[in-house]
Amino acid sequence: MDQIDFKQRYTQILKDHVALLEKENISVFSTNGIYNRYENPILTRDHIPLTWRFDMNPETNPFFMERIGFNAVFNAGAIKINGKYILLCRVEGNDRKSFFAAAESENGIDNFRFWDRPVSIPQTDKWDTNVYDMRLTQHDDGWIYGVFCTERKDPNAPQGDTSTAMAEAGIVRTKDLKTWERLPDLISTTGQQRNVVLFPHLIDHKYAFFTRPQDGFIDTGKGGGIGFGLSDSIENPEVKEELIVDAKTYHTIYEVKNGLGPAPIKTEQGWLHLAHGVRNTAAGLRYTLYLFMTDLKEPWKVIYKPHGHLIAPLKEERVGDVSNVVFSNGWIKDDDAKVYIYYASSDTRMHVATSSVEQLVDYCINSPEDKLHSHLSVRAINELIEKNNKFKMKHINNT
Ligand code: M1P
Repeated sequence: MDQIDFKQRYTQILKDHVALLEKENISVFSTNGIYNRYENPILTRDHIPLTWRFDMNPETNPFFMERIGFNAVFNAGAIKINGKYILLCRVEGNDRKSFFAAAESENGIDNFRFWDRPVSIPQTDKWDTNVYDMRLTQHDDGWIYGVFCTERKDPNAPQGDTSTAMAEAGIVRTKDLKTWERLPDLISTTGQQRNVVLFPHLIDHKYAFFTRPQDGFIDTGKGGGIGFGLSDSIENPEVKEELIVDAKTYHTIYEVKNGLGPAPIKTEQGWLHLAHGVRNTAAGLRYTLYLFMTDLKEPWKVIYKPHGHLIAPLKEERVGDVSNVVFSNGWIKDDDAKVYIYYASSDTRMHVATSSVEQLVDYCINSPEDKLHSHLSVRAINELIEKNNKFKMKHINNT
């Protein structure tokens, strides 16, 4: 048998790890002009600190083998604090359990490094089996809230059914992303919940949530789309009534289901929302990201909604644990109104795309809506061609 050299393996693995963490990320030219993708993913399972993975003691780990394996880093909440871009990632172990871990970068596009330890989320009386997809909201009340999906076995699952689960919205709050206070899970009357997002302001002195009612764990069933509801308190959160803000709709990119991404960004023209839409294909579900805007005073009323997706899985993004998926629950609006869109591909890795408030608002206001019929899509194309022809004639006449 070949002699395994602990030191040699350690040195090689450390060198590769440091090289990965220090890798520069370069923006890719954008043909659509709406946002820029970047050459490399910003976080993968290989970014996970070696101290979480290896026993560093040659006495107890003579082969320098991984003791704890990790499968994926994806679906991160995002926030900028003290000049640092921080992602609160969904990290999934080889044991399938997800948890949260913060990683930070100086510039928001590369050199993300995980903090020393993953987040320890306090438990309620009903332990979480699995937790994921935290949305961070810097609320007017001074707290940073994290709303996430807590998954537990369905207590009503028939005997022998070991997969039927229940999804609910868990809530934590913090001031520093290090110490977390757990609040009770959100109560709602419309069944299960995933993709719940806390709005940053009170409305009528109440806490406001975007929701995604669903009557099954995977199928939303009668749950009609992205919802909205108010809760009298955050310490005993309960949404008694949900109205549908953005309905799932036949033959759209959000035909099967949709869900809000991060907390919306306030702009002069309205609230900017990023969401995911899910459609069915012969190859399974396809998740893409889309934008829409709602009214500043009544954030449950959609005012602009361009047709189709903003970001769809591209090239390597298309393949992973759950292929043909892009998903986002984090973005950061910088002081100069640059927007960092953090998205995951195929439930496997994290990416960034950059844009600006001005570009995203322009996109929302000036792109045609989905008119839900092919001939109306053709009409929109012809309108653009005619506009361009008129512009060309005017230009020729003026020269
Ligand atoms: O696998 C794709 C996504 O599926 C779920 O999202 P949704 O509830 O909208 O279908 C979530 O499990 C999400 O984490 C995952 O990325």
